[in-house]
Amino acid sequence: MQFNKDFVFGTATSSYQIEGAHNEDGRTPSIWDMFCDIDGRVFEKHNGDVACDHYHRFEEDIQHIKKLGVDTYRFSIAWPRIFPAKGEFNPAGMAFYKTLATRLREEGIKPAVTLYHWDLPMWAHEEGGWVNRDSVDWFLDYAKVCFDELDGIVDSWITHNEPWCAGFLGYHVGVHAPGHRDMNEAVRAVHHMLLSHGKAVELLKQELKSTTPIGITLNLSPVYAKTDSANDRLAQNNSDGYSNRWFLDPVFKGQYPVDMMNLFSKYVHSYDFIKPGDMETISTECDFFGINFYSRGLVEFSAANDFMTVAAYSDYDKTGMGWDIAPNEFKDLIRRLRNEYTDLPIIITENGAAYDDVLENGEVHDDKRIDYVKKHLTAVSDLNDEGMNIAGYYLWSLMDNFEWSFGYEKRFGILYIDFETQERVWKDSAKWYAGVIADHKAKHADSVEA
Ligand code: IFM
Repeated sequence: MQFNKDFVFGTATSSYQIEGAHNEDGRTPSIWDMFCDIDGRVFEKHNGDVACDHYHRFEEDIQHIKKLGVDTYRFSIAWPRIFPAKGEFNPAGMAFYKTLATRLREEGIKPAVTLYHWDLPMWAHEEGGWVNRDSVDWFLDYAKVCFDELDGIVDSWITHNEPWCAGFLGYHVGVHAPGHRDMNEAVRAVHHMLLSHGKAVELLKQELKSTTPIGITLNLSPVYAKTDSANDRLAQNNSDGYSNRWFLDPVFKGQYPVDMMNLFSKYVHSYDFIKPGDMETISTECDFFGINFYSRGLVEFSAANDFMTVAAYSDYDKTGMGWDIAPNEFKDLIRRLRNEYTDLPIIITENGAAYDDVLENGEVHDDKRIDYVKKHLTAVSDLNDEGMNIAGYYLWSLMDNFEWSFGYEKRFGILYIDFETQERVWKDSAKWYAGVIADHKAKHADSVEA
């Protein structure tokens, strides 16, 4: 695999998954604090109260990031630290991110900052959360403060991380906070997230005249039909509509897919929450497109399911999450995006794998993770040879962390965290990734001299 000189290597985390310090410096609870507290929602009732204690150990973590040699580090801001109550800005919460971004830059690491990685303040949830259209204004107030305070020290902005998870897993399937099971709510929540994305982009670019690149990150999963039958292809179409097109079409085409609007209309009695001008705002041009890629979907027809689709048996090798390892399908996905959706530079804002890592004599031999990442980085390299313009890659995750409803049971990190002692241990994958980056830099240093 090879990458051009400007290709950026990074690694990523998010606030609730690593920070801890849940009640310090004015932070108030988010929907995830609430969700973790409900019996049966999160593995063994784990929560983010302490997590990786990154809030107190960020200096040590920056040294690990520096040693990896990455160009950029992606993290998210905890909204309840910035606005612990409605309309109340908390400078102490902002100070943490100012210090973090400043220290990263001093060490030569570019901060890539996500505004929303799922930790909605409880005060916002109590007023209806994302289902309430006012959430767009609350988000804009929050985005404005972040832009005002941090824009000079942030190298790129991501408005939302994976609105499919926050919207559909949170308000339809109910396995993420706030744990609702209501499709009517879910489509409204997603609409308001996407609208707040578009408005934040307009705010940064048009009002604040900033040139800092900004984009959105979608989690996309190419879906395949089990057989070529008309029924299985219908299942594939619906599943693709639910997972991918419901987000891609508004962001890039300024419209929701009509077939899915019809399918959802059993639950969504009216689309009157879509106001004039909304779709233009949602499809406001960004500077890059962020994609989180982990796996593919394989589906077949099911009459027992409202959307007529159900996961089919797949014999692919799987990660510790039970997700198919599918680098070729990743290539299909990128080619499709280029054909049907966008010419924007693509950044892989997350890719990685969970495995059942074992710490033995201070070492973690996570060969399977290395293999997974190698396959996907090779795919990125191949795709760029085809001219697909993938500008960067962030490995998820810098460290083992709170994996949402799976708690600390699933480990995605390239640094192993001992959650008793908070010791950080480099897994073999971290050493390998650092080597890939060092080779890349050496190669391009040589080519400059030559
Ligand atoms: O841990 C998550 C992350 O928060 C969002 N993308 C997927 C990761 C792995 O499940």
